Amino acid sequence: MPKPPNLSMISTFKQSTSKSLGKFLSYQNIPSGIKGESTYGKFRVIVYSESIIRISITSDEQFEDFSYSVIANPNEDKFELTETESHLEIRTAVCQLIISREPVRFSFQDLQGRVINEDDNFGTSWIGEQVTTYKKLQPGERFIGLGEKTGPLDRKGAAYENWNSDAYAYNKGTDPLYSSMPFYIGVHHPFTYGIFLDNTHKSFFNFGASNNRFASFSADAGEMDYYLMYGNSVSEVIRHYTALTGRMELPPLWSIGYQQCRYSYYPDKEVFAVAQTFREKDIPADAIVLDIHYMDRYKIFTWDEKHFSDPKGLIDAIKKQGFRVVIMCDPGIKVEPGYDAYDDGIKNDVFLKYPDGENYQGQVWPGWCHFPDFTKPAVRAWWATKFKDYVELGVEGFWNDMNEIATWGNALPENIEFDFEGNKATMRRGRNVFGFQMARSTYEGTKKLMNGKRPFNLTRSSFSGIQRYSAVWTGDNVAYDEHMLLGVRIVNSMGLTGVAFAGYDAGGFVGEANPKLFARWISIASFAPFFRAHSMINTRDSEPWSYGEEVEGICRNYIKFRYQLMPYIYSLFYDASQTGMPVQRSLAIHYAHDPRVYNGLYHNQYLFGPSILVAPVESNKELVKVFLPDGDWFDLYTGRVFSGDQEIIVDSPIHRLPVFIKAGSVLPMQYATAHTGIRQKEWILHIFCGKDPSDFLYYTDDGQTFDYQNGKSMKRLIQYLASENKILISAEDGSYQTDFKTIKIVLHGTDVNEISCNGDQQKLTHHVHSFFSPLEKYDPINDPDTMGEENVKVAVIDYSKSKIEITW
Ligand code: MIG
Repeated sequence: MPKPPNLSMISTFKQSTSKSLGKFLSYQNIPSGIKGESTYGKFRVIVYSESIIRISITSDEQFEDFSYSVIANPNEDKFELTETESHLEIRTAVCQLIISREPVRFSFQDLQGRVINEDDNFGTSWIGEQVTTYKKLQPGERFIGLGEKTGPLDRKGAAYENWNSDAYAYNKGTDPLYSSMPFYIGVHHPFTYGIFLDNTHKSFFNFGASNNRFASFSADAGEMDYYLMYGNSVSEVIRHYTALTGRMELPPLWSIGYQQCRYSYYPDKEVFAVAQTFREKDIPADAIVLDIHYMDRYKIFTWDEKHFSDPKGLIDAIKKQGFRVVIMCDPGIKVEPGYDAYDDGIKNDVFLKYPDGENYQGQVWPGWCHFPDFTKPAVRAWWATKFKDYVELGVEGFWNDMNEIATWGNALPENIEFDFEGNKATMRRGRNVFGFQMARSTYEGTKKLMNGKRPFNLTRSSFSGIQRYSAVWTGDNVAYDEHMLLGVRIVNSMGLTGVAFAGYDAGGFVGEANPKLFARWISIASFAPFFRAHSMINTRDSEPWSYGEEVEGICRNYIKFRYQLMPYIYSLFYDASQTGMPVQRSLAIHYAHDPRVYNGLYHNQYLFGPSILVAPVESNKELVKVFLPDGDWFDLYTGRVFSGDQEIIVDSPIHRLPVFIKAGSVLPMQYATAHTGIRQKEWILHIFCGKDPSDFLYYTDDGQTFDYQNGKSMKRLIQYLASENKILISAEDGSYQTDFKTIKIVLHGTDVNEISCNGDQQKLTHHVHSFFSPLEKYDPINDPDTMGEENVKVAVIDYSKSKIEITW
């Protein structure tokens, strides 16, 4: 056996051309996989599950085994290893990896030998320290995902860079943005698969951009370390990816209500007035967000005593009206002896340093600042304790901003050193996880301090795995139509990448919305997982009532509708916490192989949960083409049923965002409330009759504590058996007690006059039903196609915790 060269001795600066993984030399068995040598570079294959295989390739002596993102371990799935003269074969119950010997290249196949994904001839190569894996483009292949990226749904033909950046006022082509999620899903008939590159250095993804041969992914340095995931659908691939990188815990229920933000509300009187106005105007809302002006000269962990002389008084007062407070948290700590966070930070030696040991200083809001090294466990623990005062005052939401790291000049020195969990690294490796680890520390700290209550945590910068700790918003968007649609697409993309709790600044952060734009943005955002309006300093007022009565009415309608949907939405969050399935679902999730989904006319459309189709449209378009996928669809406003698998033209005046409900679905709903803290006595089930059957898992709990993790929740499976005109509701599962006394059954799309509930006949009453208050000005009473005129049948029955069977 020839001895492999000592590769770490190969001087990289002399290497000017690309060099690939060489010929196979030897291999050995390791737990759950194999490790091998080639004439240039080593490889390692680990089987994580029957569908997930990790491939690591290095030109160093050792493989590294540290990851911030991956929390799964190989689960000892069985695989068979076969050797032939030309290759090695690793076969699981669902797929196989063929490793050719001359040279070492990888081909990922199904059990019939059909290629899911395979190396290009270049395989894995190095140019200096930069390492790239090249994959052959498959016929008709499309690429989706990659998290917070601009561009179209189908990323074929484009290239992207991952390098977390403060992208103020970005546009539809800006790259990179604030977060890195180096995970994509490949789609080519009949396959769907995922690739996650677990390397935090600056990375590049090329999906056949400027070439017609390969899709490649590279990292500036470090190992080639990636996971191949095979799934029979996009949702299964998402399930695999979130099995690796984790899923969210349930956020507090209030945080999925409407949040009103502003850069910045101050003084305290203004905060109070805004809260009060929501109640006076009967517009639901759950949170007011305090931006940087609540602090004393932008210093984190302080309050501006002049404008917020009694934060506890303020927080208590608005809490009485059902509002929570979310506060801005910036990572920069002002260099100012005598300022507690600074003194204590110095004492505990928590700050990022230059190689000579001097604390790095960068300039940001407070002036010259140091920055805690969140990649060091002791520093995360230190930061985590700092929230004590905020928590004692009653703050329940925390907003991590500027954590790319953003500093004036935007050129963080490369030689800054990060602890990186004891594996000292420069900024080149640490940068992309700084925001992720800051958000983690804030979450872990506030969770501990809040003593059983759930904190709400939000971050701007993040990396794969962030869903375990935080919601993510898309940063400084701009107030124009195209940006509104871009935000929808980014949230769709983040959903494909494991981040179920994501949203954008409704109304647009930079610049100023006009009345129509604001109304449309709120309408769309009421179907976003994270729902917040926000706007920049020195711009016009931007609350739902700031644009005149008509816009106020539209905002009220849609915000109320979101609150009516809350039982459905909360169940979707539960699903996300269990399976990783996003709340806002790109159509590519359910209809991956339908080319219409990727058409630029329709690629902003999404499903909000399994049953609600949202077609975002510009504010000034009164007519729009909508793609209805397979199945039948109820127009939300009129109840008119359209058959799917077609493109239709629908009216989209400003008060009416095109929204459709899938026939054959059941939506658990409630009455609109001023905020999420109001308990309901009636469980409302909207049944949209149709020929397709469906299942929906209803989930509820106290909405505020972690008791659900010990069984204090309640679940009921709602099954719609279309061909039998029957609904089956399983008995309550779990120990959480609701206040339900009755069930209101609302049947859409049927002529029957009676239903039977567990054998008791019940007359149905006929209703003209509306989810919305009619906006007469826009809905001439005589127009049969107007909102608020749907004919539905209604019955109210006693609530029962045991099995319920409803037939008609
Ligand atoms: O330099 O805190 O993206 O939402 O209002 C700007 C002020 C800092 C950037 C955030 C934005 C926030 C703003 N922040």
